[in-house]
Amino acid sequence: MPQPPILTLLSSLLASSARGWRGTQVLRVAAPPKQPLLIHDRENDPDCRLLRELLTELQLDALVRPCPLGGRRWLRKLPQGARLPCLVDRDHEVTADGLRACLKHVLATYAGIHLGTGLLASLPMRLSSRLASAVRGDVGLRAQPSRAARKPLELYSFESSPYSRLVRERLCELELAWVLRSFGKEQLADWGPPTRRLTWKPWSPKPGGRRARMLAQTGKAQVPYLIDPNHGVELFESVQILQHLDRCYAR
Ligand SMILES: N[C@@H](CCC(=O)N[C@@H](CS)C(=O)NCC(=O)O)C(=O)O
Repeated sequence: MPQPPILTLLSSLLASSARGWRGTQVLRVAAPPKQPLLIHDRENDPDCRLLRELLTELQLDALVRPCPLGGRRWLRKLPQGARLPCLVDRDHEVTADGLRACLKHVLATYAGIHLGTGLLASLPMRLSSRLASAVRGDVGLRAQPSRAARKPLELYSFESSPYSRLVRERLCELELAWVLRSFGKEQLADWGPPTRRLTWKPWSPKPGGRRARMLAQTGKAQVPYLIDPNHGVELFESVQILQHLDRCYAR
């Protein structure tokens, strides 16, 4: 199976390392809202990353509207004057914009933590997220000419996943709305690539978890996993996913 270029993969690994691999492990499974969260997001934006890490850690899904620099498709739907990240929680009739407001709402509503944002928006967090963005440079930051998709795509991903990041960056550049299916690690044995997990015993998914469900449905538990309802396609490999996105949506 073709792999992404080694330097691309290395810098994606470095970006996750700069963030101490936050956004990998599910820390608490939040009760999901009835209507999915909606976020206006820019993949390589340091503040947006900190919100997405929390979504992984609470195993929360969201409809993502990418707003790259120079993009118009979703930026113009952003409430007037709102900053990124911007989160709309229709169940609670809340629109939060800017990192602190978004973190505060998600922590209070989905983790039962009412102490503000704690360390999550502190200077070390923001600086290390800036470093992670710097490592990826311009990728996932600026809009590129694209064709709109009729229905949102669906991506299984966890924030620190070096392979999933490459797909999220492309979705952002192409301004394609997508549903995030949060796929953070559910147990220690899930760490590592699908072929070399952190366990001596034969790997088995956490019963009742998302990996167990994916394994039963597809025969694999791996991300990135993209479902494109517009083309009736389901893909696992990052390189194939990128080729599909370019073929179908890049101009
Ligand atoms: N060849 C695959 C590699 C994908 C991969 O190694 N994914 C890791 C996460 S970055 C994974 O699924 N690990 C197992 C797990 O999370 O359960 C690709 O290019 O997409």
